[in-house]
Amino acid sequence: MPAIVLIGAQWGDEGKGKVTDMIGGSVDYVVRYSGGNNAGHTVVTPDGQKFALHLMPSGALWPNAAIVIGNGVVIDPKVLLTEIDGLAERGVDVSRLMISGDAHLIMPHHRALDRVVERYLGSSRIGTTGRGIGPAYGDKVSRMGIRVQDLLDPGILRKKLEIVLRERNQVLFKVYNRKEIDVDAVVEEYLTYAERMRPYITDTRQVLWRGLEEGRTVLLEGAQATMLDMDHGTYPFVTSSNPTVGGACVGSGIPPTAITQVIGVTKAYTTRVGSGPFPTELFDDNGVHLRKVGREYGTTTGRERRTGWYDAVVARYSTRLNGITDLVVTKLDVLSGLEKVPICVAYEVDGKRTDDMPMTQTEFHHATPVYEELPGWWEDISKARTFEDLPANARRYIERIEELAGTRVSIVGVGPGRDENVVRH
Ligand code: 2SA
Ligand code: GDP
Ligand code: MG
Repeated sequence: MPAIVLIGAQWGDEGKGKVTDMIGGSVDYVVRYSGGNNAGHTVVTPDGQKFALHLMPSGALWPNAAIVIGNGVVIDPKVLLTEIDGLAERGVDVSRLMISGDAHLIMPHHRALDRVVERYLGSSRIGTTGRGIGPAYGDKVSRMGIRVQDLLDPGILRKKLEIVLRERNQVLFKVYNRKEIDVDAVVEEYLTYAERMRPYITDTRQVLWRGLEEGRTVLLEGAQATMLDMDHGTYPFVTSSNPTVGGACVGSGIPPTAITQVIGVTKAYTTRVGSGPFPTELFDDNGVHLRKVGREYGTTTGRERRTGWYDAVVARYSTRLNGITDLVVTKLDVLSGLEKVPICVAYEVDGKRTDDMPMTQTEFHHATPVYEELPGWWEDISKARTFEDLPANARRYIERIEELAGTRVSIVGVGPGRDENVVRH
């Protein structure tokens, strides 16, 4: 019973959507297990069509796989329905979608709170996507959340909303000087979503267990990434879920013993969007080169992404944390034309060298990278399809990434298209 987990090994936007889409043709289920419409996963199909997916699993563009939104996801129903309609208009069969009744809903008060709390934090803000993700997971943990299944019981929906909105309106919104939210209006709005979502709602864990028992293949598609994980990332500059491999089990109901492969997706350099420490960040022309050539702008918000060199300390941390069996290195093509390509192999923290992630965030904030400089290459590598097609220096770069991470690099991305890859294993 093979379950494959695909995770981001850095701070997100590694190209998970593209890799999920690459594999999507050979699996039976593609499952989102964490995050919500903060995610932006870009897929470019062989006919040149570009899709930006936010809640729908990236495997949706293949006709064969069932697509599942698991219990660990937070769903903004309006966004989901808009995405469903948009895909249907472009000829995608959305009838294969299944949504867990246990997934939590993003409500209007979550979106409002996300924005006011960021404003309140000022220069200490997280730099969230403003989609209500943190407050929705916050309500889930404090047992005030509203779930997809509550849409099927209008009495319960109203009761739960009354409880949570009484507290929000009378306490938090007063503190933040924000207009109250009216229960009736929200119930009315969400019941219209309920009608449209009803056909998709099911006990997805039962579906997945049955599939695994029948020998079918399940791909668990990560959103965000290891360094944005609430427990293992750069807290508090993280998202409010667990994008790492453990989150795949929790957020789908699949047992860890079903997992046979963990694919870690990493860029050949690093990007981050939002606040927080980023040791290899570049503020010079090289950083601009990576942003311009790599088109590093948020898929959901359009924000400029911060850019920096490849960080092998982060990659090794991710590999060990997630048990990565295969690394996919994307966007190697973006590095073409640079004279030297540095790799961060260790950090210096308070005058001492460390090969591992420092224990505290304070140390990580002060970490400066120790670089190993590798020679660059000038050739356009976008047509390379085998490892031997790559220039010697590009091969050397990949081999060094492999050595430092302690796991094999199975695929190297040389362009955004589904077929623009060097496949090694
Ligand atoms: P949130 O909204 O509560 O999850 O934000 C918390 C932090 O998590 C980061 N985050 C992301 N980082 C990279 N990519 C993401 N998705 C979009 C994309 C982002 C965009 O694909 O480009 O369009 O801006 C994503 N989602 C959340 C976020 O920046 C905060 O640091
Ligand atoms: P995700 O959130 O991890 O799915 O990544 P995003 O879609 O937010 O950002 C990755 C961007 O890189 C998208 O625009 C992809 O089309 C693009 N991309 C993915 N792989 C490659 C690659 O190998 N080369 C190039 N040039 N672009 C790539
Ligand atoms: Mg993205």
